[in-house]
Amino acid sequence: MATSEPQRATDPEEPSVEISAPEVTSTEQYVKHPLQNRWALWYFKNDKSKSWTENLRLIAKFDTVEDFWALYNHIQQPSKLGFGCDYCLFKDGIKPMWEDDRNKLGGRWLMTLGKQQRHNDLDRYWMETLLCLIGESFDEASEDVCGAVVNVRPKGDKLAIWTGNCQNREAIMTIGQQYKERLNVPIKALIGYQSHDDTSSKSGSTTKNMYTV
Ligand code: MGP
Repeated sequence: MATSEPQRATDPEEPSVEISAPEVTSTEQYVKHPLQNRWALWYFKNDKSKSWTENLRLIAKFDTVEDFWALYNHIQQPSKLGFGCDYCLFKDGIKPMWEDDRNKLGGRWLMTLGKQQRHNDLDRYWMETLLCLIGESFDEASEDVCGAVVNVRPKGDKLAIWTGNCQNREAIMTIGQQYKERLNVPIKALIGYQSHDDTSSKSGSTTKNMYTV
């Protein structure tokens, strides 16, 4: 059978020629897969002797799939964090706080978990939330996404996706519906969207929902 394999010289009189395999030059082998956005992961540790802002620390930034997984595999899962701790993943340039220019008119889709869900759902939900963000899973509405937060709390953990403008109803609804689907939240269980303005100025224990899905 005809073969395109390079042939070795068999005549002993002939100098033997070493033919090495052609070098693989495909860039696929070493180019990391870029994400659409660069992201920053933040960690909040509740140290009562410091202000809220001082307790917020930038861990790392990444903009490739490979660097995301390297970071994800390196850090503790949310269920292993102490009470009062948070992780925040935000687009590079947006600080994970209400006061940032790109958050101040915005709000969040908030999922409040029952206590037993720390064991059953929290880590899975957080990973799915991260993948929704870095994978830009909400079509054009992904533009409106600022970041996501997980709060580990004794009263029940919380997950949220923050968006930039609480008046952008269409984008907010797309994000809420798709987020709920991705987390496999039962249709009957409602999740609410609240403006940061209402959250930061709330007097009681609950903030009114601007939207629900
Ligand atoms: P939290 O950590 O979002 O929720 O806010 P937690 O601990 O469940 O408390 P609850 O009030 O929702 O029941 C706790 C507190 O952290 C807030 O009351 C603020 O004092 C402070 N804080 C939280 N955030 C997100 C911000 C922020 O963006 N900016 C500032 N300045 N303070 C914040």
